Amino acid sequence: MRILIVLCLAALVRAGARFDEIGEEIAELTAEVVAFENMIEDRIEQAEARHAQWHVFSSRIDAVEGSGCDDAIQMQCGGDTPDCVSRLLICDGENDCLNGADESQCRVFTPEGSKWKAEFTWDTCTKRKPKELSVTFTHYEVPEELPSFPEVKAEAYMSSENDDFSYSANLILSGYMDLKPGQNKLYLRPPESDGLGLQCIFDGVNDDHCPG
Ligand SMILES: [Ca+2]
Repeated sequence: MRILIVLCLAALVRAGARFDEIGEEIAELTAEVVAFENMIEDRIEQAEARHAQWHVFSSRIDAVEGSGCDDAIQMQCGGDTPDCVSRLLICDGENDCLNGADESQCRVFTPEGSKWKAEFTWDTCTKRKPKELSVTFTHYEVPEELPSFPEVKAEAYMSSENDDFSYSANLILSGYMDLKPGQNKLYLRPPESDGLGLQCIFDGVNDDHCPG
């Protein structure tokens, strides 16, 4: 009986060591799976970035060569089957392009509460000649019947100071987005009698700035 107990104990010790080995193997396999998942996610992010960049280049080429569509009322899907679809179908939640291009850039480019600062590189036309201009977006609404033209409202703050005069002013702005992949345009109507408004284009990749 005593020998049997000793043998059983020895078997238990061997089994415990084997369980430890299996535990280490599982931990190594788990680490490999996590590393593999991270690698796949990185590849997907790179592919999405390249896809977005491709849309920008494609849009630029279309601007030079023409897209083959009636650009006033249509967009070209691009890719291997460059179909033309109505701009009314952009961002309506349904893939009307075979490659889904019409639904590829439907994020909010000017979310409520976002604040943008302007840098003037050339100004021969504004009557106020502001040195500082910031725009805070206060409203963004997607019309159910016209989802590719979201309505936008904003407040502009501008100021200037020099030897002759100084001022600061707040202006209420309203306008809309014109969504089209690679050429998402923001229009803000002129708030004053000089007829000067704001237009800028988000290319869908470098969306933290907007040439206007
Ligand atoms: Ca669509």
